[in-house]
Parts: sequence; structure tokens; C-alpha cells
Amino acid sequence: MSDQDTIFALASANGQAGLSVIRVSGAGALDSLHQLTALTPTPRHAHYAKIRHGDDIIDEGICLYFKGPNSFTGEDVIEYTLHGSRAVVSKMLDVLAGMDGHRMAEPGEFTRRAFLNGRLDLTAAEAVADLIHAETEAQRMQALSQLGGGLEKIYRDWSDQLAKLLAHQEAEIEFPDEDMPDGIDDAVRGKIESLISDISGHLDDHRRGERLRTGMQIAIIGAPNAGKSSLLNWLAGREAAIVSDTAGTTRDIVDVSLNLGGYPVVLSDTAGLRDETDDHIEQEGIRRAITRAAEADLKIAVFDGTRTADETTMAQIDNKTLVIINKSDLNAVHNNDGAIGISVKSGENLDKFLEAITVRVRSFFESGQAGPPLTRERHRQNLIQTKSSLQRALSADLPELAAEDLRQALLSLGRITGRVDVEDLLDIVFKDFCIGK
Ligand SMILES: Nc1nc2c(ncn2[C@@H]2O[C@H](COP(=O)(O)OP(=O)(O)OP(=O)(O)O)[C@@H](O)[C@H]2O)c(=O)[nH]1
Ligand SMILES: [Mg+2]
Repeated sequence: MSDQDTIFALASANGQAGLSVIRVSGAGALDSLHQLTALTPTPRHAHYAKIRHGDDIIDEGICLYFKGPNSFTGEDVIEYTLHGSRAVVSKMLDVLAGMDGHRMAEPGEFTRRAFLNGRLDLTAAEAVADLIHAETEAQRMQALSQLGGGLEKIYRDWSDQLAKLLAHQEAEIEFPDEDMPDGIDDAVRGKIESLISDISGHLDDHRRGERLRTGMQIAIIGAPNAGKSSLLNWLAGREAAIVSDTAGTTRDIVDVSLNLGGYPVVLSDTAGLRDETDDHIEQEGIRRAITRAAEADLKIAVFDGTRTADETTMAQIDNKTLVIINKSDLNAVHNNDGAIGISVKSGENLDKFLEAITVRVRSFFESGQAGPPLTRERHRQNLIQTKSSLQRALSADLPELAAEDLRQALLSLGRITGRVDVEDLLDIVFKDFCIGK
């Protein structure tokens, strides 16, 4: 397996369709096109051709040639648009596999080559995957903005600023000032502090961008028999969880993915919370329920309106909790201020409940900083490292140590986009600053 191979794959979905697209990338792409069609293609022009293999006609279709480096991968790329039949596709893939230097692409290999050939940075490569997996409108928009360099620009700007600070610090080491402080230069200090505050702001986003990819976590909690599973089923529009009048029915967490107001949500039904049970399996279920509630972005606390409110669920209520009192079709014994009274059975107020939860979902995703949000744990970890290197630089005793911390910070930032390595950093530092003046 080598990066020199010419790779090919079905680029459209598997199965029967009107059309299917087979993509070929690499130095041999034009060769195989010649063998299959005898075309001499003009780049970016659609060529109609019969695709032949020996005496066989595989299909007739459209061939598109993207001449490297002006292609998705940066290499010569041919896209064959053929009829979308399993037989055509499998014959074409077979024939390509027999061509000199050709092999089937690994998952993600086209995008990987695009990155290696400098066509994309890592955040854009990740956005390609996100856009392919996007199911809601908000996911589509986020992926598209990231693909367009939204995140890359933020990280690049910070890298550029940092590179200049590092250059300044290096200069102080080369040409020390009489009254230079022990650690970091004062001009550099202020700028590092403002960079730390920018990074902190970007990090402090309630994982909005990550949740937009994976879904906002909403946990339904409450005492046994309150109607949690009934509520989940109603929201899911199917019998996802077992409902029964036996207290302690749900034990495992039941997850359902939903689209609420254009945003992805993962709704979790959990075991009913109660202290007085000797059943080990139920106890484990309750432990999991509490853990899930702690991790959730929003809790829906369900109370049974015919019973007094239980302390365990009451203790879970905080500003991330929507309080629901269920079974309003029966005689109520209590009513909380600020809670929504509903009946899953009769349907009373369910529209009001849905509206309330959608409002919460929207405000979760729409709050926070303007601008492209962080979308991956990988970015988060590198930013946390960047920040702590910057903080170390501020308290370094020696200018050399501060410079080393700044270099580390630049490196962690560079890892996010994948475009900067140490050699590059030194280039930036010594190019932007006429150190030999
Ligand atoms: N009258 C009435 N009964 C309801 C309502 N919602 C749910 N129930 C009934 O209450 C019982 C318990 O419902 P579930 O949804 O299983 O309750 P749960 O909170 O998931 O219970 P556990 O899984 O045991 O924690 C079932 O018999 C439901 O049919 C309601 O609005 N009104
Ligand atoms: Mg249940």
C-alpha cells in the first residue's frame, strides 16, 4: 500500500440508483482513462464516452478530468458518471483493479491525500466527514463553515500572533536589554494574556460545536412509574422503551436520536430514582441514571402528579432542568410553580412541553460566542495544552524557558490544523523578524 498508487472507489452510495460516480485519483488515472475510452480529455469538461474493456462495453457515461494539482486530492482525478446499477459498478471496479498501479482506496484516503498535498488543513478534512454525515440543517451549516476555513482561520490567526511573540522573545534573548526582566518581556506578557483570554472564551462553549455533531444530551429522570418511558416514546414517536405499571421497569439507559428545531438531540430514558430497593440490577440502573443526569446538557425531571414529589428527584433540579408534572388526567396532589403539567395519556399540554424543550435546545446551541465553535475533542485537548503552555510562559524564570513554552504553545496550536511543524515554526520566526539587523 503506497501513496504512489492510483486509487479508485465508488464515490456515490452503494446500491441501485439513477447514476453512480466512480472516482480515480493518482498518476495512473489518465492511463486507465485512455485504455477504457481512448479519450484525450480537456480538464473540467464533460466527455461522453463508451467505456470499453477489450471487446466488452462496460457502460456509456460521462468522464470528467481534473488535472492535478487543481483537483480535490491535488493529483490527477477522473470521475466516471455511469448508470447506477450494481452490475455496472462491480464490473467497472473489477476492471480498474486490473489496471497497472491501481488499487481500491482505503476509507478516507481521497481526503487524506488532499491533506497531504496541502489542499485542505485537518479541520477542513474533518469537516468533509461531518458534511457527509450531516443529518440536520444546523449540522450541515456548521460543517460547511468549517470546510470553508472558519476554524482554520481562528487557529491560524492565533498561530501568527504567537509566532510574532516568540520572535520578539527570541530577539530579547539574542540582544538582551540592560533592564530586561527575568522571564518574559512586558510587551509580550500583555499579548499572551489576551491570547489566553481568547482561547478560554473559545473553550468555554458548553461543547456546543461538539454537541452539534453528536447531539445535545438530554436525560429524562424521575421516580419509578412517573411516566418517563411513556414520555420518551411519545417524543420518539415509537415504542422505544418498555412502559408498565410495575415500578422499576426501566434499568438500562434507552437512547433515542431526535431532530428538535433543526438541532440533533440524544434523548435518554433512565431507571426510576428511588432509595428503597434491594435489587442489584435496579441499583446499577439508578447509578447509571445519576451518572447520565450529571453529564447531560439538559435534564427533564418528571414527577407523578398523583404523588408527593420525591426528594431524590427534587435534589436533581438545577438551572439545567425542565420540570414536568405528569398524569394531569388524574387527581393531582401537588403542583409546582414553574413546572409544566402534562398528561402523556390524554395528550394534555404535550405541545406546550415540546415547545419548552425546543426553546431550551435552541438556546443551548445558539448561546455562547459568535463565530465558528470548536467541534472536536481533539481540538479541545490541543487548545488546553496551548493555554497551559502560555500560562507557564507567563511565570517562567528565564527568557529561554519562556521562549520554549511559547514554542510548545505554537506546536499544540499547529497540531489542530496539521499544517505547522517545528521546522515551519522556526521559518516563521526567522522570516518575520530580521534577527540579524
Ligand atoms: N393516568 C396516566 N397514566 C400514565 C401517564 N403516563 C404514564 N402513565 C402510566 O404510568 C405507568 C408507568 O409509566 P412508565 O412510562 O413505564 O413510567 P417510568 O417512569 O418509565 O417508570 P420506571 O421505568 O419504572 O422508572 C404506566 O402504566 C403508564 O401507562 C399519564 O399521563 N396518565
Ligand atoms: Mg421507564
